[in-house]
Amino acid sequence: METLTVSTTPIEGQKPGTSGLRKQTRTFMGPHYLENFVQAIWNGIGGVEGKTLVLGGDGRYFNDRAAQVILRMAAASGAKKIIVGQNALLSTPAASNLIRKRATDGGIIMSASHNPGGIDEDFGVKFNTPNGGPAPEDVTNRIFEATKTMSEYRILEAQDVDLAALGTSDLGGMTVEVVDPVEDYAALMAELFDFEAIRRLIAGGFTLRFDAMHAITGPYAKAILEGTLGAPEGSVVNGVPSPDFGGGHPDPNPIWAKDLVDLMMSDDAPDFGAASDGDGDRNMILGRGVYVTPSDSLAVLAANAHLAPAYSTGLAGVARSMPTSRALDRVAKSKGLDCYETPTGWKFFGNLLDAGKITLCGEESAGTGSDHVREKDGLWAVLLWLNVLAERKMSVKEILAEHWAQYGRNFYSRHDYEAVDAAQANAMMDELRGRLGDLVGQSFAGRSVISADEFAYSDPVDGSQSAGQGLRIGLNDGGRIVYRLSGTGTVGATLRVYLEDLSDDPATFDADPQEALADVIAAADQIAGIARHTGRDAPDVRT
Ligand code: G16
Repeated sequence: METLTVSTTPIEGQKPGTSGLRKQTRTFMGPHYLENFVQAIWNGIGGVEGKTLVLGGDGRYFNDRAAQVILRMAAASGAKKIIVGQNALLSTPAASNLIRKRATDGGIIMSASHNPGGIDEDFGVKFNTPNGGPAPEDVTNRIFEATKTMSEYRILEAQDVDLAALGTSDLGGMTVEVVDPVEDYAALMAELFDFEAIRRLIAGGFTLRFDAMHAITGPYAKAILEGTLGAPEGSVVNGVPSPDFGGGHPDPNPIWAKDLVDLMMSDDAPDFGAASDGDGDRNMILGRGVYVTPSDSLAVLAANAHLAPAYSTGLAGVARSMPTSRALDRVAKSKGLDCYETPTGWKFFGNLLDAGKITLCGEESAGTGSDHVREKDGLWAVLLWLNVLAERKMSVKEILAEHWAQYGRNFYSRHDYEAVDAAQANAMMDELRGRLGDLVGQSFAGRSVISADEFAYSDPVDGSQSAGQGLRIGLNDGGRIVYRLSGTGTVGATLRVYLEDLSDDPATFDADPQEALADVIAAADQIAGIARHTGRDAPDVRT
């Protein structure tokens, strides 16, 4: 086997976004594109010589080919060992768990998460650090800097490694260990939750449906929900991962998981419904006749987590990303817990979790997790809900109603304007940024502005600073609007507008959020001139 040193030149735009580098698949398949970025990761982390890494992905188109390239490049640069999921598959939380459990030097996750897969869709690569979490900004900045000066990469000339067979093999002096992707993760879940209680709940006639959306959680959900916990076969649907996710959009929200939502709103609804995304870190929770917003789910879990064995002694603290609704803050206040507000991106929770300042955290973008790994975890959230339901002996709807009665309701919705012209989106943000100082005291759609700023974060653990994390407008009576440009899209710009309003009046609790938020929505357009700048008169997605 020969090691080749291939001459290359820097490729523009290899800047990791909210979560790794995400681009269209054909871009990743272009000459030197993947190789340049992988070499930049090696250079950015000080080389891989003698190191052990985890490797796996969500099984999307190009996952298998990319894995072989990454293995050959790791071997060429002297890595000691790569632990890889069978067939190069690992859910993102399972990868995080393996990195931690095997005390490796980090890992590479191949995924574009909830973005569709296929040759004409998206692919992605991200590096996770030894704590199991997505690389923080100082590391991704070093990787990006390395892409700008790339002149050569090293790759072994070798046959493909057989990733279908479990066990170890040698690749140019590097050990490749192929592991069952599900086993270690399933063992971790059994440690965290009262599986006996969940098993009894299900044996007692409690029904559920889990929609794996043709993505990576299929094998995990089948093994745990049907295999271990006794849910009848067929409770997990769309459970076989496919490279194009069955032609769908593996994003667990009411738009893309419409079949599940329709079922849960019908007369035939099971007691509980859930879905996860392409790489298994997001979740959507539903009860019979009710959809639980991610922000509410986070708050309910924070209020009830002590019912699961792993959290029975209470939570150290909690955190949410800034645009996530402040329902969590109300729970934290009542329980006397510290509540942190971080920028969008799971990587910002890492330091707080490592330092033991928080146990539980989450985001409006369907992500919830805890200190058990350093990624958000879709199936974990489902199991925590099931554990809570088993203990509370109430329906999801009843739990939600009781939660609102105790804490009040934070009406919440996110409006996405997708594939907007990037120049128009930036012009809108720039204009609004320039006017922030004048907005306080003005009224829009009957609501007055009481605060206006651009969110910047100072990490309480290492003091690192992150500026420009979203424009925030506070309205009277607890209303709030946040404007951000997504860092995960691959075409043009995606404008996200996060809308929130508070109510402590039980008579309003059953209102439709879009109606309850009507004046905040109108104010959001008036304040930023969304229609004027983008030419769009309605969002593409409302979550
Ligand atoms: C990633 C990040 C999340 C973030 C989400 C959306 O999730 O890990 O923290 O909330 O993207 O980010 P943006 O608003 O910038 O598009 P995932 O599931 O895509 O890895």
